[in-house]
Formats: sequence, structure tokens, C-alpha cells
Amino acid sequence: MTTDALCALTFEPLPALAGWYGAHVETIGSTNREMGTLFAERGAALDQHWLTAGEQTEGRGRRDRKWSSPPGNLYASMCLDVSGMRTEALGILPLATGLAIHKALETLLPYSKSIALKWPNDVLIDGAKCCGILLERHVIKDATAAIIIGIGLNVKSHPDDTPYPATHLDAGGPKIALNTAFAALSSAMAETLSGIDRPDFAAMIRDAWRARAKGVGDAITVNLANGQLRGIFHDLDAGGRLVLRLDDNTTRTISAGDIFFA
Ligand code: BT5
Repeated sequence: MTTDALCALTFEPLPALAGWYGAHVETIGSTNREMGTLFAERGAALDQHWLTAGEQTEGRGRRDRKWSSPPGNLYASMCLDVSGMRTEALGILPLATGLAIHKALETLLPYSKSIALKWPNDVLIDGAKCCGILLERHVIKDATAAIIIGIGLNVKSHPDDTPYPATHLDAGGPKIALNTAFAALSSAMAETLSGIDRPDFAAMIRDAWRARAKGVGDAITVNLANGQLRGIFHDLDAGGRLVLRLDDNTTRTISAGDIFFA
């Protein structure tokens, strides 16, 4: 997408979601990257705006990993103006996003499917990853700050060369239309974020997230940027960080990593 086309992009009000806006493009490099560029142009006016794409040619995961993004799945990024937001609310946003996706999937999938959250940012169906979340913080000249929340939701297909098992929403069940998936997702995000100014927002999100998490109390391996740890997934701390109990009964609090279940 050219810079001119991006800058000319028009967002329309989302049906049935007052105060929220959306725009769709067929092909894009990365919805997260382009929303970051647009935020630098439009600033706080981009608050509560979603950009969706039919496919991404340069979809990204965390730590510059690739996100497989063929047509048929959902690629969506929203901009949230976080200027002046309390640190606790900011820190819990990745878990709030996972929780909202979990709620959306409950409305989309048959009861027979088990939906769970995997720390820090994955959503699993029957133990396999169907969704990834990428949050990126941007600050512009006048100190306006935004978080771009990117969501990749496998609807029609999933890659089969991933280190962790992957799946998609339609697997072995009825087909789900992309606009139905986006309507469920955007409405669950709006509902979850509506409590963001409450003093107990972070605690509420953490408790609700933990109740839907896979592996609390179980043996796990955590891959860190500079090594690996094994232990028991003891808990989440107040900020949503993982508390790992090691063999010598001490605990380590981890803010970023990839976990694998034994
Ligand atoms: C994530 O990273 O899971 C975050 C993915 C966020 C993607 C969205 S799409 C909209 C927005 N625009 C972007 O450019 N990105 C966001 P991470 O935890 O680092 O997981 C990445 C790893 O998951 C890869 O290294 C693969 O092993 C695996 N993977 C790649 N594509 C996948 C897919 N479609 N489904 C399941 N696993 C995948």
C-alpha cells in the first residue's frame, strides 16, 4: 500500500458499536505497521479505529517473527490512545486483549471446542494456537501515546510448520464468515476495554484471564531471549507477569517469553 493511499484511507463508523470506526483493505504489508504510520499522521484522532486486511505480505509476530497471513483469515489492528493512562491498566492490555478474543470465540465456536489462553499472548482451541496478539507502543511529538493492538485470527487455514501446534476456527466445524468473526472480536474488545478507567480494571482482567488460562499449576519450560527456565507455572502477578516456581522453591517473575507445556 502506498503512503498516499494509506493517508487517504477513510474509516467508517462500525455498525452497532458507537464511537468505534473501521477501514478494510485487501492487501497490506502489516496492519500493525500501517496503523503505526497512520497514528504518526493523525494522532489521537485514530483512537478506537480498526484497520483490517484480507491478507498481509509482511505479517509480524513478536521479536520480528513472521505471522503467516494468507487470504481467508482475519488480520486486524486497532489504535488505542493511552496518553495519561495508569501504568497498571497499560501493563494488563495484552491479557485484556486475549480475554476479549476468548469471549469472542465463545460466541463463534460450538460448545464442544475448548478455548484457553496461553501466556502471554496466544489463544488456543483444543490446545492449538489459533490466534496471536502483537501490541506496539507509539509516542508522537506532543507526547500523545497509543498502543496498536494487532490480532491475527486463523479462520480458514493455519500454517503446519510451527514449533507449537496451530489450528483455525473452521477446522472440523461450520464455516465462519470473516465479517462475523470481526464483529464478534470488535464488540468483545469494546466491551472489555470499556472498564479501562476503573481502579480495579487490572485486577479484574488478571483474575478473569487466570480462570481461562492453560497450565497454571503445571510444569512448563520458558524460552527467554537469553536462555531457558523450567519450573511450575505458579501464578500471574498483579501486572500479568508470569511467576515461575523453580526446583529450589524460589520464584522468578517473567515479563516476556514463550512457554511450552511438559
Ligand atoms: C504472535 O507472535 O503470535 C503475534 C502475531 C500477531 C499477528 C497480527 S496480524 C495483524 C497484526 N499485523 C501484524 O503484522 N501482526 C499482527 P509470536 O508469539 O511471536 O508468534 C509467532 C510465531 O507463531 C511464529 O514464529 C510461528 O512459529 C507461529 N505462527 C506464524 N503464523 C502463524 C499462524 N497464522 N497461526 C499460528 N501460528 C503461527
